[in-house]
Amino acid sequence: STAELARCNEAGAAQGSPAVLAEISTGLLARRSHISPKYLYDTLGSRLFEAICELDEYYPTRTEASIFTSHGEAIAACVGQGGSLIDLGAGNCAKAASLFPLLRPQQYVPLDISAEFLATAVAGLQQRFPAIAMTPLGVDFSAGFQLPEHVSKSRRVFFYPGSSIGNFSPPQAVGLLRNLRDNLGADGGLLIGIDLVKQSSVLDAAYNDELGVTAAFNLNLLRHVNRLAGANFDLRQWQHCAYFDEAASRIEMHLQAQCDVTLRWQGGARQFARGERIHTEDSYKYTRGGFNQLLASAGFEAVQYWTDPANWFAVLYARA
Ligand code: AVI
Repeated sequence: STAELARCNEAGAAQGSPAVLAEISTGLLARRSHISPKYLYDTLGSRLFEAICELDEYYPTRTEASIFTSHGEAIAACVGQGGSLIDLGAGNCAKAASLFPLLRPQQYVPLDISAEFLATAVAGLQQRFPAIAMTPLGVDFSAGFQLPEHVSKSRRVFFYPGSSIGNFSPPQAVGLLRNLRDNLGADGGLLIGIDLVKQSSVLDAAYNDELGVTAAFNLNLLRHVNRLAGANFDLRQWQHCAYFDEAASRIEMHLQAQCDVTLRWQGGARQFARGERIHTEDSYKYTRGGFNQLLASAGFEAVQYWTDPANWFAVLYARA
């Protein structure tokens, strides 16, 4: 189950479920080896991602925050107040918490694959906002999800900030958006942040920071897979590699073997030649028109749009 998957994502978990093992194994054995980016987020990975958001080079977090600061009232006027705020990939919940004064939700439902990290964040938040009913859910919502019965069916606002939608391929993104649209209920909507296409030097720097935090974030995935699949990755043999592919309009993140490697894991093995890569993440960058098309094919209409002066990032509110 997704809850089981979330538990397996935590630092203490010795092993993944059979489904997790099968997924990791299939990816490693593929002609172009890959591991799902969801395995970037064990507890340490979630903390490393928090650190990435503080980096000078990583502009999305602060640019999105500046859009909420500059356009907060217009956004609140458009989204409305009350109802339930359903936070997809909530992490430390800081982004949603900064909107509580504007959106005044009655219920807050944060979802995240990193269940333990989420539970700690919500415990602190509930003390700061005792009037808001909070129900954290440790789930991999990309695999489809059902909200608990007590989440009111009217005025559901799905909140999906940070351009996390960019970590799905466009067809997967449409599937996820359709799923959200089907769960909107009456008078609901989707408040979403997307990263926009820009100069590739800015994009490349954001995923190759000087401090090496993004490299640590990427490499930490191997530690996590060692635990989940009983693999024998030696992190010193692998190097972070990230670049913007203009034709595909996405950052690709890989781990590259620095020498010949014999990798073993529970029930499998594979040789990697020096220079061979494991693909660990894509981060799609959109144009306004391109993302509108995605929303339209998922059944969303009436899109409101706010951006920063340099047009680096956008916040959208879409209704069915
Ligand atoms: C979570 N997600 C939107 C981040 C991104 O920019 O694609 C994950 C990340 N990967 C490397 N740096 C940040």
